[in-house]
Formats: sequence, C-alpha cells, structure tokens
Amino acid sequence: MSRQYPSVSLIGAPTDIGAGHQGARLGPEALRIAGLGEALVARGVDVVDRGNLDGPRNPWQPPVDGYRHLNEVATWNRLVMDAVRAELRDGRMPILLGGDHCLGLGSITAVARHCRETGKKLRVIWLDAHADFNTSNVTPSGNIHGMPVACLCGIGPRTLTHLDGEGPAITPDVIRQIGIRSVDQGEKRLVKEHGLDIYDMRYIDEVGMKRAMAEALDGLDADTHLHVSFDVDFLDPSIAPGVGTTVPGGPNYREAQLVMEMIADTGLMASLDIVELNPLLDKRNRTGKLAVDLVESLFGKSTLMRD
Ligand code: HAR
Ligand code: MN
Ligand code: MN
Ligand code: MN
Repeated sequence: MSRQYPSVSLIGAPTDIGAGHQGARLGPEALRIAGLGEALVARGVDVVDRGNLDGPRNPWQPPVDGYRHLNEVATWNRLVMDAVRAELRDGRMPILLGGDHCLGLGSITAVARHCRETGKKLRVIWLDAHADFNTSNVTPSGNIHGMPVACLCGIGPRTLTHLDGEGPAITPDVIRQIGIRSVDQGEKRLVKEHGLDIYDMRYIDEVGMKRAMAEALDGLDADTHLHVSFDVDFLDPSIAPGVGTTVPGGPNYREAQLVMEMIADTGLMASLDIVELNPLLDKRNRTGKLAVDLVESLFGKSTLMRD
C-alpha cells in the first residue's frame, strides 16, 4: 500500500431526522453488516467502531416555518460535531455513518474548526445528486437534508449556521459538488448567487469524469485536509436503489470508482461522511455493499497498478 492511513473511527448516527423518508436511520447498521469495518481492516487500516450516537427519535412532524424537526436536527448535529471533533483531536480519521445528509453540517463544522485550529486548508468534495443549498424560503419540502451546504456557508437558522458558536463553518469556495442533477428552482438562484463550484452531470457528460475530478481536486497541497461527503444518492439509481431520493442519470459503477480512485490518489482524505443509505428501500443490502466497495477504493484498493 502506497499510503499509510491514519487510524479510522466509525461513528454511527442512526437518524433520518432531516429526511423526507424514514429508513436512513438504519444506515449505520446496513454499512456495518455490509462489512465496512472488515473491509478497511483488510486494507491494513486500524479501525475502531465507536458505536452509535444516541439522539432524539424522529417525531415525524410536518415542517414549521419551512423547517421540519429543526430542534432535533440541531441536537443530532451537535452530537455529530462533538464526536467528529474528538476523533480529529486524537489524530484519527472520522467516518460518519449516517443517517441523512443533514448530518454533514455537524461533521463539516467540526472538520472546519479542526482546520482553523491546526492551520490546515480545507477542501470539501460533496458527492451528491442534490446541491443541498435550500433555505426555509425556497425549500419545496422543509427537509433539512436539502439545506446543509447553505447552512455551512452561513445561510440558514442561527442554531445551524452557528452550531459551534463560532459562526459559519466555511465559505462557498471551499466546496466542490460532483454529480449534481437535481436543484430546485429557488435553490438554483442561490447557488449561482453564492458562486458554488458545481460539476453537474451535464458537465460530466461533456468533459468526462476524469477531467471533472481533476478540476475539483486542483490546487490541493500537503497542507490540505480533504473531507469527502458521500451522499449515496450521488450514484445512478440502477446501481444504488437504496436511498430515499433517487434521481436518474447519475454516475455509473466505473465513473463512481474513478471518483474514489482519484480522491485516493491525492493521499489527502482526512474525514468522510457516508449518508442517505436507506436499506428499507433496497434489496439484500445491495447499495450498502456498493458503498463499502467504493469506500475501499477511497482507501486505495484499486491503485495497485500505480504503486
Ligand atoms: N432538494 C430537495 C429538497 O430540498 C431534495 C433534497 C434531497 N436531499 C438529499 N440530500 N437527499 O442530498 O427537498
Ligand atoms: Mn489532523
Ligand atoms: Mn445530500
Ligand atoms: Mn442527495
């Protein structure tokens, strides 16, 4: 193996508090049963499973003032933030097992703080079908898993934009979004206004995944902390049906592998979210197994020919 990976800590966050379907709260178990820990150990990585965080249950209420479950979302994200922060302080690589994508807020808030404290530059690679840049005014659903990127950039309710009490975690220039193919009307205006760097499927079709990823990974150096936020609905639904919000026209198996391989080649990934896996919508945990397969590539499985 060409790279020595830091010790990994698996952190389960079994909740669908920010989603429009229930079932993503089973994601951590589905990833464990698909063999995530064992697969990393087989790659020579030291893995500790911290078990699951214990937050509020999903009360399954309708949105209030454009947000569904705002208080519970904030509580879950504080738990995630604290857990991720503790691992980073210990010099370990946190892998967040979601849970829906609202949890990217807690995870990346912790990562951004860690970067400020250690003088590292941050780059976030956001793999998703969705831009997750909605606000309470423009959201079609009130589901907060459609809002974490906006909240991270300071657009949203104070409880979420100031999760660690320090103000917005990032500026939009930190993030690169790959695979995007579903952006709501008002959300489109916002992503343009804030200049998000989006490699949408149209662009990927035109220039190819290799060039899109090369651009998204451009400008990294040894001082960069690379965070990968992997929303499993990034993948084409034909290979990954086990998610709540499928959108046709996503990356196929090889394109997805190439994404992971190119990230692995940087040697800079220092934290990871795996979110939105919903095994209730799946058969035989197929999507969980695919997620594990792709994470193995993030840890260099397919770079054999380059060693
Ligand atoms: N854009 C839609 C909304 O805000 C759907 C968001 C779905 N989000 C996720 N995460 N699955 O990417 O309601
Ligand atoms: Mn560190
Ligand atoms: Mn998402
Ligand atoms: Mn998504």
